[in-house]
Amino acid sequence: MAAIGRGILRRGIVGLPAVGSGSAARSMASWFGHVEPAAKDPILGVTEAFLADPSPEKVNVGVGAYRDDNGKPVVLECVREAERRIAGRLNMEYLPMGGSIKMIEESLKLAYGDDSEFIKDKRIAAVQALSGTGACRLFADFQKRFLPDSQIYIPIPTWSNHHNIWRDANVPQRTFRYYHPDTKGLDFASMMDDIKNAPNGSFFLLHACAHNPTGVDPSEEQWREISYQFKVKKHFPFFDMAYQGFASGDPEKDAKAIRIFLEDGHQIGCAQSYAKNMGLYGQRAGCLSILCEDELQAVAVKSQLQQIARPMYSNPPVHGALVVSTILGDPELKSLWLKEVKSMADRIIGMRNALRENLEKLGSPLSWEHITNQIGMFCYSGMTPEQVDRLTNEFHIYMTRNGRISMAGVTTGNVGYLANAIHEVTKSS
Ligand code: PGU
Repeated sequence: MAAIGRGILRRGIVGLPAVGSGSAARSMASWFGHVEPAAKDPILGVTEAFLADPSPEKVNVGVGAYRDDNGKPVVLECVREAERRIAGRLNMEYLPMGGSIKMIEESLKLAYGDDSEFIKDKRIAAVQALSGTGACRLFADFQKRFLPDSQIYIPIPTWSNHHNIWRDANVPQRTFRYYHPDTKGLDFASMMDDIKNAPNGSFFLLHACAHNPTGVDPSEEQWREISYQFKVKKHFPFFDMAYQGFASGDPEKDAKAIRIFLEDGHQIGCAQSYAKNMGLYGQRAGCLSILCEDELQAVAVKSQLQQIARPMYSNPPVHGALVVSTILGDPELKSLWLKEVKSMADRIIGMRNALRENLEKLGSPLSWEHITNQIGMFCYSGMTPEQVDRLTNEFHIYMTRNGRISMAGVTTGNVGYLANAIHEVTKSS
């Protein structure tokens, strides 16, 4: 509002009471007068606190966003080249409600495989989504609309926003065991028990690869057992694939869990995000797909997904989708992308080794083997919320209070400082 406008509101226009000075004004504001500030987001709130800290030493290993070895955000070269090719050549018309057909086609090849029979048979209902979050939310709304009494089983722990997404879609949540704090690895036996004990036909949220926050994935053999048990129980697997390429450095390998389920004849749902693997964070580029029984069903499901999207945001944004389809649709740009994904994954692996070595050199009495055993963007360090608070208050190191370190924010320049601080707050535990 312009300054003049604000002045009039404060002073009051002749004949009307000034805002805040009369009972009419109070009742006008009263319907939301009781609103309290919302709790800070456990992940994005960390970035806010980091930005507000004036210390030159500060380090942000909170949000899962890739940084180069100077701690700077990265725009991939394949993305820059795609933007050069796009620039000035296209109009800004609305995309269809379901988004860019080309981008969806390329996304499906990435998740289901170039030669997927399901793509050929047009059995997959898919829409462009507002990145991974939007894809999960569309799915949750679809689940609620067409199976209103269903629930969702979510791993403990998981990405904090999963809980918000299914809560806001009014889908009741159940949890299943996933991680063992003692071994800092997978609690496979408990996970299988929870899968077996869930009512037949339950919905399960699975991280396709590079589980957030633990960095712990089932092995191929374990995925096969999980898939088998899902078949027995007729459970529905929904894969959140936000890190395809970040686990192994190869997007094809990272789709293995999904491919195993497909081989076993499951119908699946899948959320894809290009935030991390293409560095398109703020462009909100993603895809939701649901494998259906046949083409007819896929057409119906897609039309319903579009109908859910229409009153929320009408149609998805165009720029990120164009970047994705330009890269994946061009063999030369796609191979450049694959190289760049690999180099991001490799830099993170290098930093895992460096952090562990530094801690061991400092003579830490604790085992830090899990730093190099875990994969993907995160290290689930095992630090307590109180230890994390000390890192923040005494060392200006910002991370989520569950002890998760975003390895993507660790650099040659800050790894020594980080290791030293971690050692200080953990050595007497
Ligand atoms: N699914 C998982 C498992 C994620 O970790 C994330 C991002 C998403 C979906 C959603 O990403 P989109 O940007 O919507 O594609 N998690 C990051 C980024 C920050 C956040 O919480 O959104 C993180 O730091 O956990």
